[in-house]
Amino acid sequence: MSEAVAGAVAERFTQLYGAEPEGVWAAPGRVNLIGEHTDYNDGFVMPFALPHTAVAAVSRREDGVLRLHSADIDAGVVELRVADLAPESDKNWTAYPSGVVWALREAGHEVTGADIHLASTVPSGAGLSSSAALEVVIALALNDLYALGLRGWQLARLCQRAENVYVGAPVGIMDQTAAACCEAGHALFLDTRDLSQRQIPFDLAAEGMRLLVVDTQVKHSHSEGEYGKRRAGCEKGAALLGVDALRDVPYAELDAALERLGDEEEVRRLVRHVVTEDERVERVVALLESGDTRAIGPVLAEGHASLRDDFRISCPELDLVVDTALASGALGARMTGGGFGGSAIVLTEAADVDAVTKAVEEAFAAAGFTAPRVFEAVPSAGARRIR
Ligand code: GAF
Repeated sequence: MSEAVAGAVAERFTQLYGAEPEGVWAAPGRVNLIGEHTDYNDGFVMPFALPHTAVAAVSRREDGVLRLHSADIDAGVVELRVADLAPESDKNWTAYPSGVVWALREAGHEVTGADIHLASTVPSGAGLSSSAALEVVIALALNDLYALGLRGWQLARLCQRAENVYVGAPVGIMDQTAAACCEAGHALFLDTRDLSQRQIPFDLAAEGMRLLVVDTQVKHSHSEGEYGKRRAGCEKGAALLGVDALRDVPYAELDAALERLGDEEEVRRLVRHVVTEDERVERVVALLESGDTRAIGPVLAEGHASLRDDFRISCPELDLVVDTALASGALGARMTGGGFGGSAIVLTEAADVDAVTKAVEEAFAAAGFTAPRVFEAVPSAGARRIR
């Protein structure tokens, strides 16, 4: 994060509000290497942070006023009163930062207002967690300015509450924890039951590999219902099996569990995805820790097949990325994030990056799809103060 970015965001803040900000903070978007739709089943995930960040210049106020401005939205300063913030009262971008103020206050933290200017480079609607980046950057800024003393995982919990209750999207805890807790050069192995974490070194460049993100440009939204339906189906599965969460179904007992679900065909598919996906995360962690990085490729591809066939949240564009990448020599590929559009990741030898990228671009053109946006993802830093 260059000083130039912090300086530009601070300067715009000063123009808008007539005084310099007290500080500038950044929080990243993420890709998830493996562990999809496991976070609301108390399972395992393994995201890493992108270099793309939401940046916020912020100052405290003591008069109960919250002023919000975004460089990315063509609108002026929005002025709200912190005492009036109420769940699901706001359907605009401002629901993310103001939801965090609401969640902090509701948890008993005295936040008496703020002036905020935001600018983000995390692509929105691309499954790269632009919303969590917005939430976490505000939570961290207010945590610092109001000296709340909250740790990264606590900020993540508050941001998830903001998104679940204030915004109204029933998401899990992965994205907020990734934005708050990831470290450069590492993937974050997170147990979403107790938020215990392990930083796993993940330096593909040193091993002659690359991880590409392919944004299909197909927009997705979590509040549109399908995400919530999958979550409800998983909860039904756990209830039918008599466990707190699907995380509690051991992989070795999956067949017996599926048998007990009888003719609940849809629930059986959801359960099979979640239980096998938790096992895939553990396999990827073991492979990375034993230095066998190339061997994670087929596990990523298995994960995609499970999301496509069992969880049923892929789309033709995501499938085309994965099929084309694998056919043109990639080591592994899968959709990443919530699904129904958004992005795929492709693990490839460094020497094959151009050939794989070209193959995907040509396949999209031949299918008549909008050209995808392809970029390399380097595991980057989590949320931090940059000025
Ligand atoms: C979205 C959600 F926000 C996450 O909580 C997670 O469930 C993910 O979809 C799927 O793994 O990003």
